[in-house]
Amino acid sequence: MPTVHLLDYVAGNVRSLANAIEKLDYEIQWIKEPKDIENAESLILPGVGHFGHCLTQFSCSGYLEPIRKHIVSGKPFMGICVGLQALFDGSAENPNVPGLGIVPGRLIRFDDVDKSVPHIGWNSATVSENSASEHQSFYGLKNRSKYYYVHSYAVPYQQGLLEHEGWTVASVRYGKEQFVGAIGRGSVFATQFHPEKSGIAGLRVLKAFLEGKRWETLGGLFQNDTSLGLTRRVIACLDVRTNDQGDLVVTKGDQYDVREKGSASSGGQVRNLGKPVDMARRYYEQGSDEITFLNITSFRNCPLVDLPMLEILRRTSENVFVPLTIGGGIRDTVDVDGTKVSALEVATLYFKSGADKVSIGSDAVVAAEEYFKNGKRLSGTTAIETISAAYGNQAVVVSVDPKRVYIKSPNETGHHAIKTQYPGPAGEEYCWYQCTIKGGREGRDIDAHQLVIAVEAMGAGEILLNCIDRDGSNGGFDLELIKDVKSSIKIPVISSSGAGNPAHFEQVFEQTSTDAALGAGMFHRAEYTVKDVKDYLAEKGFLVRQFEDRI
Ligand code: 1PR
Repeated sequence: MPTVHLLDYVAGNVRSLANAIEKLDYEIQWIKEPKDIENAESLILPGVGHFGHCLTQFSCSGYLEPIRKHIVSGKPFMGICVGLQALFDGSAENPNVPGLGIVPGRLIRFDDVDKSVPHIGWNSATVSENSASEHQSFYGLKNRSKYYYVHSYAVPYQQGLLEHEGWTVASVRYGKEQFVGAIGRGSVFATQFHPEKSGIAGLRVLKAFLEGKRWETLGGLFQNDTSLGLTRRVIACLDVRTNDQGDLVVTKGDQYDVREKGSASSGGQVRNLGKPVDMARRYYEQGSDEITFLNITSFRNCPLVDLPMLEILRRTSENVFVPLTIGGGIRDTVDVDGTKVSALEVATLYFKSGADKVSIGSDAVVAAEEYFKNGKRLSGTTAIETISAAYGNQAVVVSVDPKRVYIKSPNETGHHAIKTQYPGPAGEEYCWYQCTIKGGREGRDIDAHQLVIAVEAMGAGEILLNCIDRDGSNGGFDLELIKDVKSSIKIPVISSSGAGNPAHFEQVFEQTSTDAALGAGMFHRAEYTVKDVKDYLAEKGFLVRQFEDRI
């Protein structure tokens, strides 16, 4: 079997990449120390996290020169995400840390005036037609395909500048900014997006690199510009918990109550909607842009003993090549044998098992309460801060579990209140959104507006915005909550809770600036597929990623 060398260092989420390479029938030779690079014919440098953290890791571990030597020798080299960024002179993310300087240029942070930052989602990578003849694809890239990006810093693209130095560039537009999506020259190739998380389109690019096909004839390359740009993300969410027999099953609450009502036989049983690995793969094949697992009983058990959840991730990531988010129990904890385990160590376990993002719920609420109590001073020790410092803020999602508290007038509370179109039971025309912990079981004296501002300051990269009132209701998303949260922060928001049909997704994308929308029950009950939702959105004129089923 042909081989490829993969550099495994702490900040990389290498399992998914390893799974993608093995899916393409290549064997991986792991690079564990700098001298191993001399034996590498073909080398891939993965990368998740901070530019500075990764480059410092490479430098301190003595990798920088061997990597540079490999590249200069003309042997095949592929950089992914931070692995692309490392090729340049440096990054505004860590101005004092030099890059490899193979490609001239520096990274800058996206402008967040007109768009969410980080740039998270599925976007294009377009080689300008004057660089490629009609049917020549650059490392398997197709203009109609979409690739998964998750980063806050990028190399600005000016047509002709890098081409003048012999580089071929695939560029991407995000808001008003054009940046480098992929770049190559000779035997060097690098992508800002994650091919291992970009479905079949990404596997096609990886395969082209592994087979050394820098240019190849592929059909259907160029498409009119209307298909270019960031798509609307549709996410399937699987609430997972142990049932009364101890198996991990997919369940679904209505207003967070996951137990069956009704007959004596099933009444009180945990709703069992199926097996997590099978259902995740089904949603991937229906075109889900991400898969989110929420381990909803983990606050009772330390995740280290939740090995089934790690195993679910390992097995899912073997065949699901879109981003996987895992939530539930990400916090400093004590294992059953009394060992103290930090949130960062818990998160690392999940990243090593195939997760791309971790979602923090209860711990984020407590951290936000501390943040305000300490006069908005950061402690540097919270789960959000430590995990985003090591893996980048795009790897940290905060899951918010708010519920409406109706009031007759905003003066009744010190919390951030809104005037609602849906009056309360006693005709109250105002409400505030109280944050809860422990799966909605405990209300706290902090509102959703305060929480999202605090966690953005701590370095969270994205908000998963649930809503207890709408959860499982099939009544549509809480648009007032979403608008209020979106107007408070710059990081992306995933709207969740209440989706019952494809029109609810059109409504939330039409009436709010949400970055993504999530469904659970409507998919688990097979009332609609993810494809039904995306086809419906496409018919209504929204840009969505079409599932590609062959490399
Ligand atoms: O507090 O860090 O251990 O994380 C616990 C995680 O589990 C949080 O993300 C929390 O939202 C979630 N969770 C805990 N208990 C429940 C429950 O349902 N009893 N899930 C729960 C909350 C939100 C989504 C749901 C959407 C869409 N559910 O998972 O799927 O509301 O549902 P719908 O489309 O069917 O309406 P920690």
